Amino acid sequence: MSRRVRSWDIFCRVVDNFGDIGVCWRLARQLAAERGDAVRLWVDHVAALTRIWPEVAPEQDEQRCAGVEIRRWSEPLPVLTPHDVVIEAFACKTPDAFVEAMAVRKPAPVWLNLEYLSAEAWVDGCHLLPSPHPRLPLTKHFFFPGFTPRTGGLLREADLLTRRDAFRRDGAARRALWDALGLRTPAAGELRVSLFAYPNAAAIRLFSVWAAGDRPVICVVPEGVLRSEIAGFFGSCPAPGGIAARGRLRLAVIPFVRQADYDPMLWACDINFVRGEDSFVRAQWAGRPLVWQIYPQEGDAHLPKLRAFVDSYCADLDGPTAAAVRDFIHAWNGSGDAAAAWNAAQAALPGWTAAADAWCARLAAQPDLASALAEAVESEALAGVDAHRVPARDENQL
Ligand code: TRH
Repeated sequence: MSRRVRSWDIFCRVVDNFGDIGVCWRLARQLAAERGDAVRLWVDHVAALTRIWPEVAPEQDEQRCAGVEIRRWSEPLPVLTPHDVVIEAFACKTPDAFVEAMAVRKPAPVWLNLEYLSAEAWVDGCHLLPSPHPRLPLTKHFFFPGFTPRTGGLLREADLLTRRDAFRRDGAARRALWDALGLRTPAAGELRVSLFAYPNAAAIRLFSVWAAGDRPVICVVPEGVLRSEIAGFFGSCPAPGGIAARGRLRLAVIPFVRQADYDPMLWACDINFVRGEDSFVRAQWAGRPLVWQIYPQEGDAHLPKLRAFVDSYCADLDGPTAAAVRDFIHAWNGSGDAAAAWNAAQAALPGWTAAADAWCARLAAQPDLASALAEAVESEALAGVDAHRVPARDENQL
């Protein structure tokens, strides 16, 4: 028997930057907008959400925005009845008092840990695995985003690709975007680049190659990103709205935009440099070449994850194009010389662009993450308590 789920609690701890809240906020908005469900988002650092959604008031403990109830996650939590589904994002650990309240709710909520995105093969086998609570009659399940049909898929709003295609057909909308950024519409043949990255010494080498190259480049960089690299190359970093130029390169520092306005920027560019998790996914939906800078982890733990994505992303490319794309992305992540790898990458752009479009179409043929999530929580397998999985009481394990 399945049941209709109507309400969600999402817990988000902001580790750093904008990815944790970026993913949770996008999911919360989609569940509220597309299903009409009640969504309560608990976030410990509300100001991080304000950065990507300026209507959110950072000082308020409780507010509604974009159809979502936003609560500051601070201890002790107010005593509230948990919703039908409780999601802890990225193993942020649901507060103990809330877990106790979940255990007495009838029916018990479906409880999920929404994991980080990875293209590694093991993800297929771990998606939806149960993890019984050691003491309470609750089972948490792992929900893995991913690239294959055996994972939970990627966040994608129902109308995203239609909006993207309409934007691409609409010259006035594209001109309005460049206008709003205070930039002239790029000329035909000018390479349009969006550049969102972590500090990266390779950027300075790349700026040199672009400045000295034979193709004009307009590179837009969100404020606060690569400041010292930009200053290192140009002598100083422009304020938001400012432009620096050398040789064939024009670099514009643009204001950080609200999350929903980031997509058109990606759609308007020929190649998008992205990072972390959420911008990385958005660049895939842009259907244009993307260069991912993975979030670096201690002991290079991120490298297998990077390799897994690059291998899969390049699998259907012809040999020379695959080599060019692979080398450039790895060089951008510190293994190799990005400046040297750029020439081959630039030459590969036509094939890479066609492949990026096909990659996007293939992913779009799979259910999006919010739909996969809804299907999973409404299926019998995950609905509420699974009495057979409740282990013997063991107080020491909690
Ligand atoms: O900001 P990120 O680097 O985030 C993260 C965190 O560091 C996190 O701890 C880590 O675990 C994770 O990466 C892997 O990158 P990400 O994920 O791309 O998030 C950026 C968010 O900011 C995304 O939702 C898009 C949004 N954004 C805007 O709203 N406006 C903008 O102008 C830009 C450039 C981005």
